[in-house]
Amino acid sequence: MPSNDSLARASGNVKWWKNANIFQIWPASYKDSNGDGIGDIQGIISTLDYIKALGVNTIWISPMYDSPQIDMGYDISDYESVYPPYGTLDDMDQLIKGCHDRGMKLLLDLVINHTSDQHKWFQESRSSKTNPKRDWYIWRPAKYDADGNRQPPNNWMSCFSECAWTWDEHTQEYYLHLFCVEQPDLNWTNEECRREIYRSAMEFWLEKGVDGFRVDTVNMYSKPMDFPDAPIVDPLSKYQPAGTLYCNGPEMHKYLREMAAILARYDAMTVGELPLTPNTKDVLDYVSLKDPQLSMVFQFDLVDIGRGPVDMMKLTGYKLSALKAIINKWQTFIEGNDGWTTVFSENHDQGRSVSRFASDAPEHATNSAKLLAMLNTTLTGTMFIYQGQEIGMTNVPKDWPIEEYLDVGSINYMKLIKEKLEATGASEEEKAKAVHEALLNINAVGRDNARTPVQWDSSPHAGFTTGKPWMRVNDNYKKINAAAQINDPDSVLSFWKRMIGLRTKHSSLFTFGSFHLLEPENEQTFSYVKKSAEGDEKALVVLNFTDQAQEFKLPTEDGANWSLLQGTQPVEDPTSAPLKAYEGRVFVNFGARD
Ligand code: TEU
Ligand code: CA
Repeated sequence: MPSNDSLARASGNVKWWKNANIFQIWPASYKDSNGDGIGDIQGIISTLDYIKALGVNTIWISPMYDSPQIDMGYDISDYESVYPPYGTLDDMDQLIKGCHDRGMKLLLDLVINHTSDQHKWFQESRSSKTNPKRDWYIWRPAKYDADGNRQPPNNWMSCFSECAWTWDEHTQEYYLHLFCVEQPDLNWTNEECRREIYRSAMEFWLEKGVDGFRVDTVNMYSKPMDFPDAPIVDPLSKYQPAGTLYCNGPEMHKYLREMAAILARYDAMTVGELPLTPNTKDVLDYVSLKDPQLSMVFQFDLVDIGRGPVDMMKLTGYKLSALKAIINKWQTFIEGNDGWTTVFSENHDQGRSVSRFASDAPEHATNSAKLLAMLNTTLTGTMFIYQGQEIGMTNVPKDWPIEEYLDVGSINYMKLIKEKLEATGASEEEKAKAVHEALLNINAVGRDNARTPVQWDSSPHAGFTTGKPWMRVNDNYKKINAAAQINDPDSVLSFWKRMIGLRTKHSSLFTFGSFHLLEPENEQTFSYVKKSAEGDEKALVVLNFTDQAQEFKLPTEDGANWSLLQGTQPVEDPTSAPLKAYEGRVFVNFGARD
């Protein structure tokens, strides 16, 4: 049965964002144009041809709005102006035009669950209980325990390992912040507040010509307004993770329909961040075209794999079969309906994929990066690639001291670990061991890994800046950098270009095809077949996820006549040679078309 997409494509009527391949930029660490050590918009503009040459057609830029930068711009103090070190509104106009002139679209980051505490709305809200904007944020009176001590309204822990409520001396109430203390949550039940969010954060930029938004924490706007306690899952901690209570609240769909009506006027796309939403049915409710809300979402099962359910920084390990099951689930959940899916394995909140899912050992890093490039570019959905991923950047070295980690998430996590050790009266030796383990966890999955400056070349500071970089450059920049790769046909960068080219050329297979997992229990090799909706094109992808050679035999049962489309490493006879360590191959069978 032809899917909706194949019919839509036949009539030339497919939504533009389904064909988008999207490059994410995190401004602070991307490219510095003026030597102050901080990336900026002119730096981005200077590399638009580099991005275009990758073969992507859309750019998403993480927050570049004015902000005190407590959470690297996810704490916005003014939606309608630019953080001065990054540039000006004129620079943004230039960037929008620079993208459009090259046939690329531009997405901004829409962060509207919370603002900065420096935003004028919050400044007014906190000024008095009777201020007209008091109700634009979430204020609650204190509770008192049996001893008469003041306590927050409930036991929720913020996403950054602290109490989710902060006491305001001036007006003698608590305000809610699901993230930093400096990121108060907006009160979405207030209609006037919602209207002003839409105008200031969305329409202001849509009018300037941006093509859509990546939407931060999109399922957290609607909270249970009676604020029940979260179940105690970590008895050592005073506060408890409460995501299952504040994600996907009662009014979520109503708010998103309001936003969708505005976005539709501009044919703008959205990709919403959807943590803690494991059921396909719930995800479909957000992305079905029948009831327009979001174009697509980021579902987090893949990047959360191997992390503790309570302590997300803790490494628990995982099997390849579990990774396959996750990919299979989110590849196939759009079958037989009008939903859409995304493909991503990195962003600014995650460790580098080479280090997490394959191997960053010097002898394997290049092959691993190509292996993962092959995975990403052959999967169905809108594909995202994060700055530095295209050259195979890796996690920071394990021996960096904690002082090099600048992310509030890493810093607060270490603080919490130390507090818990104090509370349990651990010995000095136990403490040292636990702190060391925490550092290794931060090194593996901490957000700092994705935030080191982009490695442009082998000059000092990796060519990111002529000044002093705001964050330490990864020590391996002399080996891993864009300049060394750009003219090398065997580089990771050239491989990504080739694969994105193939993805674009054979979009009916790779972007739109159906996904069929082979050998789900195989713990060494990840194999799958992609089929075009018309059924006349097929691809077979085989990926060796180990550092050992693996036997390989082309499947023959279905009579397909496979020929190699692309491999990650040179091989004599790709149809029978064992797969080398971290090697991948894509075969195709163009059936009736040949
Ligand atoms: O992140 C939200 C967030 O913390 C989760 O979605 C998390 O990434 C997920 O559960 C995967 O493990 C967003 C931004 O991406 C982040 O940089 C900000 O700090 C945060 O919102 C607050 O705006
Ligand atoms: Ca700069």
